[in-house]
Amino acid sequence: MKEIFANIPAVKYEGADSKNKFAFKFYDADKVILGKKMSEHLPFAMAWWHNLCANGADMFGRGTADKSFGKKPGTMEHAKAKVDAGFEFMQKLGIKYFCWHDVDLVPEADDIKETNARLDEISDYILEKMNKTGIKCLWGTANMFGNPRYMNGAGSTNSADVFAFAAAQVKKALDITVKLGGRGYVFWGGREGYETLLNTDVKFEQENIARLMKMAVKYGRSIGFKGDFFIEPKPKEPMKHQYDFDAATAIGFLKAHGLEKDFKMNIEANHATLAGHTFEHELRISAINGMLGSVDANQGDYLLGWDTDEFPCDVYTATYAMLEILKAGGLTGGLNFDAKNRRPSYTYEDMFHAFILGMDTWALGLINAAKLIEDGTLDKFKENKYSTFKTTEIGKKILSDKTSLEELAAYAEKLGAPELPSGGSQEYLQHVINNVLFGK
Ligand code: XUL
Ligand code: CO
Repeated sequence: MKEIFANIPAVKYEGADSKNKFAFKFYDADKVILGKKMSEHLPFAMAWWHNLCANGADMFGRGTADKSFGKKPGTMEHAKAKVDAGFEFMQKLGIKYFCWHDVDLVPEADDIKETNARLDEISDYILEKMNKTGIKCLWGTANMFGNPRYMNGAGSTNSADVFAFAAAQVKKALDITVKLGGRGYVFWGGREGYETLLNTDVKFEQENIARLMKMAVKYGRSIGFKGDFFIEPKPKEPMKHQYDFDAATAIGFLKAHGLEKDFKMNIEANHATLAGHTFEHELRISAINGMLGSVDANQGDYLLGWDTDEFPCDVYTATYAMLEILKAGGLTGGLNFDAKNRRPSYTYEDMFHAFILGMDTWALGLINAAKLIEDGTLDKFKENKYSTFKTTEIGKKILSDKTSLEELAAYAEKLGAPELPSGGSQEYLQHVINNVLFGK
């Protein structure tokens, strides 16, 4: 088969001294770090929508990138050319996974039966490629935000017929996820929210979203889906208020509706910052609830403040994120580059540079996080910070739930004023981090 990215070689690790712009400087797939290969710590995935579909069009201008791959957009020939391009791209970069929405894979027809037939055809073709290359599906999802029928939401719609359409799309997307052996299935509720309470019954809408999710779990398990369902929290954009605001909100929702055993979080870096959190905060909240599943690896821009979906280059953030992921014992999902090239970076070469940047950034994050764990200062500091609960009689009583407000009040009265151990030392720890990262 004729190569699509014909002038671009397979990208290999050459080390930081290499001047080859199509080489990894830090991502060395087989290098073992903390007992596991880099490629196992970092299950990178390609997002079908950004990489193979999006052409740089924005609200003010047409696309700049040609993603036709030699075929007429809107046809099944084009859908297949995207598969060819995607697998060549992933193979050249050593990417092991991909993620998709139903409508990324095929052009949506007016009739859902026809769309589903197209999905059957394309998934046969994808499966062939997967078997030949060993590349796997990380997760699938249904796009329940693009079509005008979802203007008032999918699970949260005011129309029972639209709800049925959403259910039909989820059913088919689950069928294809299972067919492709996907590790996960994602719900991102872009239209599951509202603009004004004047016209919105929040309780009704949230209960209906839970109904759709429960049906998805029941159906998914009935067809042999063993992976995780994921909620991908995002506070806003496209809606003003989105119900899955952040990890804490989504986890509360799942627990309120008895869905917490089947669901985990898919945390996207740019969504975290839109919610006013750091990426690592969202990872930590998910992890301490046993719900850290997968990651959409991108970054936003603090000066812009919307979902810019940039390829990650911020090594500190990648370091703190990897620290959370390593401490949580890894991901059940992977690291999906839900990121797009900037509009003027429209060439095939730019597509590769974006992934090389992202993969090297996360490799540095992993290398750094491992150094911090091996150094141990952060862990020791935290252990010491809370030590009065382990070393004093009253602390031990509190931790073992063997005391009461009355007893503690009497204790406090006798004490006068508590001694205050330093709980901060933030600047010292930041200095240690710089030292570990940049010292010898
Ligand atoms: C939107 C977003 C989605 C989800 C999948 O901000 O991140 O692409 O990842 O629907
Ligand atoms: Co995403």
